[in-house]
Amino acid sequence: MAEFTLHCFAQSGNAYKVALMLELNGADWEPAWMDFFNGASRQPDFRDNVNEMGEIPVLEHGSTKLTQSGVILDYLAEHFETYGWNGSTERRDILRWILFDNHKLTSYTATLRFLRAFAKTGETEITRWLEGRALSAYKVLDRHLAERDFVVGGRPTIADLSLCGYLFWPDEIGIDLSRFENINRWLGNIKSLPGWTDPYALMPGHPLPAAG
Ligand SMILES: N[C@@H](CCC(=O)N[C@@H](CS)C(=O)NCC(=O)O)C(=O)O
Repeated sequence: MAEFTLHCFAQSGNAYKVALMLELNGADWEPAWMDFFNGASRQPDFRDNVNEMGEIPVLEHGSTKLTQSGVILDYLAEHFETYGWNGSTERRDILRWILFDNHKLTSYTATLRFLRAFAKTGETEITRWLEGRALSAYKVLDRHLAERDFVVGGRPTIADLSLCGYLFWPDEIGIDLSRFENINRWLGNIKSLPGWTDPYALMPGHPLPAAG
């Protein structure tokens, strides 16, 4: 049995944030696949035994079980002493960007991608609204990165790993990221980290079986 078990599925950018952190640290980890697209996260068994919030990712490390990607990243940064903070001011800055990511960037991006790439709703008032919200978040991030290689402290941290979670899937999101020059450069910096792996190569469940 591996040291870390990550409950995940390949299409989850939230799980990717954690999988990437484990991979960049050369951790001994294994995925426990969750059948999201067939409703596994809604089953009583999952809520009773894995995560009462009904969400992926969940990380198990010995007797410790953690949920919420931001909390898990914080735990792993402390555990590995990598991708973390130098001092409490920087720690709060990292936290600030992780909260911005969860609330403003990932939430709208992930929902938009779900509707476009998986539920295939076509363009609706909802997709248009979500796209506007996602674009506002990308503008904030792009502006912040104008004179920076990474989000906090001039080096890669868990803030970068959180914010990039969905952004290697621009085609599935349906937003051309090439207009965000600084985001593009920054994604290139993340891709250059030794051990960086594409989300679909890191976690099980891709490609999805064709709908019957
Ligand atoms: N803020 C949470 C979001 C987790 C989340 O929304 N996970 C999705 C998969 S990417 C999920 O499990 N959704 C299940 C559902 O909504 O039923 C985190 O960062 O961990």
